[in-house]
Amino acid sequence: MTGSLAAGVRAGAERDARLRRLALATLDANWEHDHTVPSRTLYPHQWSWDSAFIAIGLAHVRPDRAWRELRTLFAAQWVDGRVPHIVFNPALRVGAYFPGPEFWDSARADGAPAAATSGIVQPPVHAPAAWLVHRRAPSEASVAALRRLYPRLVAQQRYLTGRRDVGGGGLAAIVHPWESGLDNSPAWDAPLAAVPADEAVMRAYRRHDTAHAAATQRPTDLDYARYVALVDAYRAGRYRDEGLLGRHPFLVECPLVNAALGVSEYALARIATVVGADPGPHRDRAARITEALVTRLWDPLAGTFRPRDLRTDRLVAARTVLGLMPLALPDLPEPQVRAVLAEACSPRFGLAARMDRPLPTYDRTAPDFEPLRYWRGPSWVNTGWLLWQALRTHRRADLAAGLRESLLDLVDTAGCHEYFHPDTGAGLGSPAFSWTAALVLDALADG
Ligand code: 2M8
Repeated sequence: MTGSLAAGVRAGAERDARLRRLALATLDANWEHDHTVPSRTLYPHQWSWDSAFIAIGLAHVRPDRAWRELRTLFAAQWVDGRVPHIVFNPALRVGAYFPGPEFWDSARADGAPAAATSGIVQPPVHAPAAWLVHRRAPSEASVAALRRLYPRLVAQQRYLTGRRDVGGGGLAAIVHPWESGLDNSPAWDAPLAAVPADEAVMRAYRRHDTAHAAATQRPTDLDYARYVALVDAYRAGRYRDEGLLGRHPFLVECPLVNAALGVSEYALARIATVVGADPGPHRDRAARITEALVTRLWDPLAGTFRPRDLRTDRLVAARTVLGLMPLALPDLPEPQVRAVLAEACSPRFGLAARMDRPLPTYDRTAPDFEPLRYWRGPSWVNTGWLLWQALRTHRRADLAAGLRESLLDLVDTAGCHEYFHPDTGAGLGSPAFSWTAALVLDALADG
């Protein structure tokens, strides 16, 4: 090895060790008796898809805690199978987060658990997370944990493909942008515009987020007025899903939620073989979801996936990172794989074997691209990690390596931030964010 090569290898190893220490310290600091908070300041309760990502990272360093994280979340599963997007910590003061447990009022809904929760869901990334946790640290305890979780994961899928198949085409609909996890993504602008709301209603509430993060980096008051109106509407029907099409003002089929639904069936097939269940039906369902995604959300002219607004039965025009997510499906047909890769590698998203800027969450070339505002441009580690996994599934080692390096360098330079400026890489939002730390640990383990 030449001197400069050896120095490069040493610098790489030092960076990785530094990142590992930072990530572990971040996760340890955010651990809260039986779960991990996404952030001590901005998000002091337990969030559904955060816990899945967190478990994936914890598997490398604290496998017991990884299972505990998932167990706590699924203990709050509703009778109909929905896994709530927030499980509230009863020890926190009223006003620790908006909207809090009093706003959601889950106790009055049929089939809600004893713990106070929200009434909506988030992308179902939990079955793949459980599978990864087991694969990272297989043991008798991990098999027992899979056995306990399996029926709950199946119930979660049944809820989404059953009651939430509002469009009748084999995909799950979301009833709130929060269900996508990408709250204020431009993907939701058009469907949200149809939700009647007045930002003046926000005078009646106290937003908690803007006390901890710059308002320029968060959704607007008008966004929040609509978020509140949608919760009001869903809660008024006690979070029941019957007849949603006739009465609920926001119903959209999201490419990320449905890609996760399909990937979950593949993960459940694997889990089934470990716990002695039949993997066949899961594989069949995975194939059906993949087919439905292509039939309902593929836009052949744009060469990407787009959300379908069920109220207008039209595809949403904005090109966001959500459109790349179906690449995670291993049996996605070749023409779609090729086109999504081309979209990802276009100047809109800039994926490359050597990336000069991090992956944004929205088309960089769009006139309304906002580099600071949350899901309207900034880079997020979870969407990067999901695409990284998808690239590995489709054996694009070159692109996967480029994306991984970009993610690790971003966090090494700025810290475990919630999101990052997509040009400068500066840290934005919460400075000690759990899924950033967790997914860095996972990426580090798989060079
Ligand atoms: C963000 O969403 C919450 C509402 O659920 C919020 O803005 O208060 C999103 O980034 C979401 O994806 C994430 O799960 C949550 C907690 O990290 O924060």
